[in-house]
Amino acid sequence: MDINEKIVRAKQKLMQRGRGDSAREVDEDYGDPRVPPGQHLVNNWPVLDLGFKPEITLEDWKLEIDGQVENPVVWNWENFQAQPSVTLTTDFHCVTSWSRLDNEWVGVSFNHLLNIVGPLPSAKFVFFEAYDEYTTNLPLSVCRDDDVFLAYQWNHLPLSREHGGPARMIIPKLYAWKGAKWVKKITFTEQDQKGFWEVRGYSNTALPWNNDRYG
Ligand SMILES: Nc1nc2c(c(=O)[nH]1)N[C@H]1C(S)=C(S)[C@@H](COP(=O)(O)O)O[C@H]1N2
Ligand SMILES: [Mo]
Repeated sequence: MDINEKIVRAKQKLMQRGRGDSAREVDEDYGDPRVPPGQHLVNNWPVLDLGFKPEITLEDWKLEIDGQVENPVVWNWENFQAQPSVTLTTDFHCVTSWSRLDNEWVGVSFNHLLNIVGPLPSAKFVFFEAYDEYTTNLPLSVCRDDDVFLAYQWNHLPLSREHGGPARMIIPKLYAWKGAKWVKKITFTEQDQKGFWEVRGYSNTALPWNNDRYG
């Protein structure tokens, strides 16, 4: 296991004591209507992971999509790049309290992916697995939003390895931990299954505008 347990424990401890950056005075008005409560703006783009950044070459990269769907697929990089692309500019809110506005992404929309695989009526949740063993989960209804996508370009550059390249999930309306970097497998399920941070006490809904961080 390549996960750095020290990083995980440190993050958990902060959370349990209610003293994470996230506990910073949430009533403080940052003065920017685009910055959710308890968040502050950064101009750089911090890197967060479990102490390990998997390296996946484009030759080796595969994305498997299965579970409660009519047409399970396995995309290699060429198949993935052959899908229609979308360009979106979105804000990025990390639960550790920083927000980065106006990121320009190119990627494949989740709604397109849904059209390809055809979720069955029994599919109610989506479980994401990554190449670093990270996992996270979402209700399918949340994934149907127009701004949910698999990103492979950021600000006109290929998405870097440290930020989850070759491809990662982006769900702009939720805290960034809901977006799996280095995404490897997407499974449609009947039952919700909590992911890495969700089982460690993070919110299952993760709504920045509700300051919905833990529990
Ligand atoms: N595969 C994977 N995805 C992940 C994580 C991770 O550790 N592994 N961390 C999550 C968390 S907690 C955050 S805040 C964002 C950070 O993305 P960034 O490093 O590009 O800023 O990625 C999310 N996706
Ligand atoms: Mo995070």
